[in-house]
Amino acid sequence: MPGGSMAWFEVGVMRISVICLLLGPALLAQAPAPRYEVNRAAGRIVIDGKPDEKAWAAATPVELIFPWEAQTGAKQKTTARLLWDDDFLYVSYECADTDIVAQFTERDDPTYRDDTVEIFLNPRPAQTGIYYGLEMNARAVLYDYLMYDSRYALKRFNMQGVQLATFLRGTLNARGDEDTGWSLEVAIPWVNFEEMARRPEAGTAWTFNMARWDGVEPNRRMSMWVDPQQPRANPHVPARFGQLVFLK
Ligand SMILES: [Ca+2]
Ligand SMILES: [Ca+2]
Repeated sequence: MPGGSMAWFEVGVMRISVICLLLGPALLAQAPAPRYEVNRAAGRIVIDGKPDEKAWAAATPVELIFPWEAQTGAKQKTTARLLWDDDFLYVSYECADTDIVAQFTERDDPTYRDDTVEIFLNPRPAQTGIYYGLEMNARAVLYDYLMYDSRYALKRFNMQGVQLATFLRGTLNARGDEDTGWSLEVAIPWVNFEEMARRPEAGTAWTFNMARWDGVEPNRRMSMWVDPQQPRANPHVPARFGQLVFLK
C-alpha cells in the first residue's frame, strides 16, 4: 500500500516525539535542584527599599545567572536574599544598573517590560500546575498573579497586605546619565498562600525561582536564580524551581 509506509513513518515520528516528551522532564529532573535555606529574621525589617537592617546580615546572598547568551542586554549583577518570620516572607534584591528605566505605574501593569525583579513561589511542590508570581518594577509597582499550567497568568488575583518599596541610586527614566543601581524590599504575608499550604514551620520545603528583566528593547536580558533550561527566556518552568527550606 503506497500510503502504508507513510502512515507508519508518521506514527513512528509521533512515537519518538511522545518518548521525547516523556523523557524530557525526567532528564531535567535528574539535575539536582538548588536549595535555599531561609533564616528567621532576627529583628524588625523596615520596608523602605534598603536592605540594610541588621536582620538582613543573616540572609544568604545568591547571585542571579544569565542563562541566555543570545540576549544582547548588559550582564548586570543582581543579589537576592530571603528571610522569614511568623507573619511574612521577606525578599530583597540589589541590582547593579547603569540606566534605571520603568514606565508602568498601576497594579498588574506588565511590569516585566520594565527594569523588574520577580519571584515565583510554589507552596505545594507535589504539584506543578499552579503557583504564585510577583513581578515588581523599579517604581515598586506590583504585578501579581496565580500562574496556571505555566500558561495563564491570572492577574486578577491580588495578594493582600504586600509591603513593597524600592530605593534608586540614580535617576529614573533619564537616559543620558549614568546610574549605579536600585534595590527592592518586599514583605509577603503568609495569609496569601493559605488555600494551598499552611504557614511554613521549621523544616517546611516549598519551591521557588527568582528572575530579573533588565534593559530597554532591543537590548534586554533576563537573569535567573535557577536555570529553567529553556531555549528562550522563559522562567515559567515550575519543575525547574529550586527548594526553599525554612530554618528555625
Ligand atoms: Ca529596609
Ligand atoms: Ca494581581
